[in-house]
Amino acid sequence: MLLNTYEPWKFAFSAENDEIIENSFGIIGVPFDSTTSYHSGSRLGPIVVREASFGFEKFNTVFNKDLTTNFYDFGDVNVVPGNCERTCEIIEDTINEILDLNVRPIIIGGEHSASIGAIRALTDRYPKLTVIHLDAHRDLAFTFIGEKYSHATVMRRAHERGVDLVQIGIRSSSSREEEFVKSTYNIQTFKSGDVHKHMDAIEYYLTNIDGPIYISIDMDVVDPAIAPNVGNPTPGGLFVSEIETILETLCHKNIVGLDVVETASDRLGDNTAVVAAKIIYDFLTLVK
Ligand SMILES: [Mn+2]
Repeated sequence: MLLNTYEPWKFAFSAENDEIIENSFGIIGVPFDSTTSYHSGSRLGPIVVREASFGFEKFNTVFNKDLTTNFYDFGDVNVVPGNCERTCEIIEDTINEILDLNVRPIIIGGEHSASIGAIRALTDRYPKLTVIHLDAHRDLAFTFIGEKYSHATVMRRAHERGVDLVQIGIRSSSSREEEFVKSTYNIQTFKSGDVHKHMDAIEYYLTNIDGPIYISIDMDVVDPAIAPNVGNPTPGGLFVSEIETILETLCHKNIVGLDVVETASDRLGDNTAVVAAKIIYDFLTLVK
């Protein structure tokens, strides 16, 4: 059993895990940041995001709705510092355990590489999976500094699993990544400027997606004026209200999992951790 290895806090409003109800949600933390290339510290994300979650009320005023979704906090996975591939295998095993309980996973990162563990487990069960990827970056490099498993390659590994990819908030990529996107048919891009100017078109696109959806949110999709403590802060990002609109649209769909990654806050009460906690809190309020 890989769960409950380390549990400094449980996310606010989570249920006791002694009796697991099916069709609920299960949170795991991934305190891993070994492939970070710029601002390190996302290993602390699971702790600070959980702590920040206690700042919210059960009634969500933005959506005029109580948080009534049943969910558990299973603690953190046993990561292997310095070994991304092994850590991703452990995440995959843990996500499979959660899925076997008929519980849908929510990952608190940790660096973005964690997502591939969840996506591997989910594509085994849902061959036609769509990944909605909110990020400043495409994360589509084939290798990064010679490494296949990295925060910068995670969506390339996901694409190799046959997922349809919808990238939202993009404002930084390499020419190689752009060429790769052009050479494929199943990667849709909405740059951060599209979010600011054409949200109605994005809502329309998301509403018309068929089948199971996994949502992966790199906290650097948010503007660094609002959420600066991330691995690779990038100016010109999304506002919190835009994330709310995207979540509200997606939560009418068949959502099979969520991750919120790259929170690299180094102190309690930090605004990046508060925004990450709010995204999970909003998702849990909205999801069906
Ligand atoms: Mn990113």
